[in-house]
Amino acid sequence: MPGILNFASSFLGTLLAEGRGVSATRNPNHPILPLELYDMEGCPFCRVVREVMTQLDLNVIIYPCPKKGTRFRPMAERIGGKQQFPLLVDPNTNKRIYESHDIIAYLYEFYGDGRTVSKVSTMGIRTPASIAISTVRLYKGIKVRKSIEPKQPLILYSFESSPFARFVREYLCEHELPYLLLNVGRTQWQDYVPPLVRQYLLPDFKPNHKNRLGLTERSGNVTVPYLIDPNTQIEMGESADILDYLKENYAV
Ligand SMILES: N[C@@H](CCC(=O)N[C@@H](CS)C(=O)NCC(=O)O)C(=O)O
Repeated sequence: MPGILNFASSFLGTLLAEGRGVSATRNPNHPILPLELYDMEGCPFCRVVREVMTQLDLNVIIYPCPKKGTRFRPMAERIGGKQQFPLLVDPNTNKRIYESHDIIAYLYEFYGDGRTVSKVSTMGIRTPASIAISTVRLYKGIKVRKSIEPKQPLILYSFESSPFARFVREYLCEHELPYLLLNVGRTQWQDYVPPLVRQYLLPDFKPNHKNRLGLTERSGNVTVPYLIDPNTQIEMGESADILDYLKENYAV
């Protein structure tokens, strides 16, 4: 897809999410160990789960399982018994859960603020919107591409509906590059101010959100996506630069 159409369709995807996957509730019930998600970036059922992970401010190791992928699909099958995605593994409770609705209900129950979720909300509202997003993205983030396997998972600051972070996550998924996803959903009005304007108008602003604060301390600002590669000690923002870096280092 040419650059402008690519951005337009990612931005349209953000609009179709109707605000989900952008903000985070300040959630006291964080798991001790990061969750693990066997995931396909372009799969509508996986996306609704990731939206809730942004909302509940959960860190998660993403094991990308694109179609015909060989790196993590066999692992998922060993753990859960079949190749169906999303598959959530929670090392804190030893739970392994299939079915997007069941995963979302579990996340709200264990890591939410006591709210429950109905099937009307998940299957009736969120999933159709997510199918629309996958459609406008032409189902990117589904097909496998050859890559060099990193020794350690990468680390990505992102929130689900960021149109820029989406490009990077699609690339990571298609190339089966695992990563620790550090969610940085927005919690305050200042988080909605574009990063460059924020730096200029609110130079003393400190986010009240753990990952946002961590990213500010690391890079001086919160711009998403932001990639850290523990294999090369390189870190960077800007989706286009990150994609160039990934192509140079991991594409075959
Ligand atoms: N009802 C399931 C549907 C999951 C599903 O159909 N996922 C597809 C991907 S979008 C899948 O796992 N396909 C098998 C495969 O890719 O091998 C849910 O809500 O989680």
